[in-house]
Amino acid sequence: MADFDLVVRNGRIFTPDGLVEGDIASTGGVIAAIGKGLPSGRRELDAEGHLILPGGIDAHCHIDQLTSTGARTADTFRSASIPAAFGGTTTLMPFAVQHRGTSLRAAVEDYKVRAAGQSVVDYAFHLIVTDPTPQTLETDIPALAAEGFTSVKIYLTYDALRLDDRSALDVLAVARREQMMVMIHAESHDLIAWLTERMLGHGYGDLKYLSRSRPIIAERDATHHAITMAELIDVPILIVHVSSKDALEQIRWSRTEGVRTYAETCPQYLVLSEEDLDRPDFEAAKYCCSPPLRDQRHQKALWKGLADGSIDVYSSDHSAFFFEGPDGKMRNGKNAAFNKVPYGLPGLETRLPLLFSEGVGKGRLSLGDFVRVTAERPAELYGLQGRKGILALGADADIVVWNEKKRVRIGKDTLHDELDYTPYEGMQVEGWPQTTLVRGEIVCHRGELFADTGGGRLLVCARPNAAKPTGQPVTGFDVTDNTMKFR
Ligand code: DUC
Ligand code: ZN
Ligand code: ZN
Repeated sequence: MADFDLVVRNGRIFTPDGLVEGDIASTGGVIAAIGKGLPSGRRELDAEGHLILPGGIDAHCHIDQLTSTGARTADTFRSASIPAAFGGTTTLMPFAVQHRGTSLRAAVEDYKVRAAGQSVVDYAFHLIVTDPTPQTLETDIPALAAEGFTSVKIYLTYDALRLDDRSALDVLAVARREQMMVMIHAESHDLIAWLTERMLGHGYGDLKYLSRSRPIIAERDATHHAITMAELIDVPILIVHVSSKDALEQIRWSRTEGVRTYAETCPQYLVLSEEDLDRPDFEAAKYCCSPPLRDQRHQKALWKGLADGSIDVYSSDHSAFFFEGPDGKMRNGKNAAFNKVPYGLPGLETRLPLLFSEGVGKGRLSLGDFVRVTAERPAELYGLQGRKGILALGADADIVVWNEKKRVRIGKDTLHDELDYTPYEGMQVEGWPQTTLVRGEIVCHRGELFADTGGGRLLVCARPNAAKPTGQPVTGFDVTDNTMKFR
């Protein structure tokens, strides 16, 4: 009789104590042993000297989501989770979106149904709050937090999603009380709206002007403002999709002031640039996202931020639209202005290989940096610590065997999604996942899909340690139990 359900042999295993040469075994879906010459498993895989890393956590992606402009993103939980798994991601964290006038609870129940039995990897939902009614704040958010939905996201921009300051502060105060992480999309709405109106009025509607319509100072300004609100309430915040040096500098500064500000960036801000918005024939639409793409100076600053720990999390912000078709990038015609194109880039499968190749492969990041931003920190900041994002005894056996030397030319036809383009077409990378295991089950191996059914589970997230009150509100003002207390 075999000792373990599965043994992966002869790898270089990334553990919290560093790289260990040998085998890793799982039983009952969790890691049961790491060491040399482990006894037999019911199934065995030979990793032939390859790297064995914790499965990636994609902590920011939009899946099967109805956007505020009425377009639905392109994929289902099945068609999204399969490429994610091929790209080495074993946990997806998309959003359950409350649209104004609807209930947050109903949104969560709807997304649960959409995902059930569909996803081949595990998943959890962040809550997007756009309508902080008393029902949302006092009933739905506390109940959902108790059920394991322990992060909320708010927007400071987009007409249909954004919260004004008073509403944002209401959400932050509830998040503090419920010990939740607050993700913030930080771009200054009125500044962008004012500028956009004038740009369009003067004939500057071409897609190549998108970056100028959502300038870096608008991101810097809103990031600073988000920090101010977090400081007032004394709640941790995570600024999503940081695209610029200037926003990152605000985040670094806030930490020196004692504000618990965390940061995320995404592949598009590291390897693509605003020059991609110059592509002809509406190809630029494939590169329209917000915040928009920046230039090499900002890319460099973001790489540095990933290496020095200023950026905690690296996510895809996958928000996929077909290029063609009624819900696609061209839904408003081939002459649509920059503010009429659905924003977002696909990137579930390419996320980790791009960071591995451009980061670890080119010496910008250590292997430890790679694991920290793709697995360890997202687990810590979103209440999955000890279960996900780590190769340690008792953790879920979410294991990825990497072929570090595999060279891949990224192309629409080599990826496993159902889209009609990839923004990374033609890019060469070195290093690609060879085997992806979720809770000890083989999901894909050497280019083949083994998970026919959606065995991915909805995760119950803990209240993140990072969201525990410090007991020392920076402003001296404490709203923990809804009573005011000045020090
Ligand atoms: N920006 C967002 O805020 N969300 C999805 C896609 C995008 O570009
Ligand atoms: Zn956003
Ligand atoms: Zn997003």
